[in-house]
Amino acid sequence: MTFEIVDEKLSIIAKVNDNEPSPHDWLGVVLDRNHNGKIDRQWENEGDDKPYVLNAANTTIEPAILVDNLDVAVPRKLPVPSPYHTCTFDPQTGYTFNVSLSLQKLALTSDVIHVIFCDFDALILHPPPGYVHAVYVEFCFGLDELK
Ligand SMILES: [Ca+2]
Ligand SMILES: [Ca+2]
Repeated sequence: MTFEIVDEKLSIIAKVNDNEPSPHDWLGVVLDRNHNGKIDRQWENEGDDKPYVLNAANTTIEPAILVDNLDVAVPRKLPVPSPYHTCTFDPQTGYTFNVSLSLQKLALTSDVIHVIFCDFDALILHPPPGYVHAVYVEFCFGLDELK
């Protein structure tokens, strides 16, 4: 993953080594939107850490909830065209998610980020247990160094 600030926006390029495209594969990005220095699993208020659900089909579903370390619960709503990202697939290298989020809107004070990738077609072919269909990682992306 690479991070950059472009035109007052946080640009995230995430490359995912997936061999099989599916419109239901998705990348989840959670930021500390309520400025308490950590990623919160649940949210109650408008300003809380709501995940961005970035579908491979260039759509999003809102609102979503990070229910535990691994997964994001999405409401039973139809996806809408995403204002946050575009996604391309290359059979050699997999997905490239190109994400752009308004820094002004986020007003981040902490740069902790939680990222999930869900390989939905793997989940359908090999339901758990026994096969990992999603991966996640939480780290600080170095916001101060980007400025
Ligand atoms: Ca896949
Ligand atoms: Ca938080």
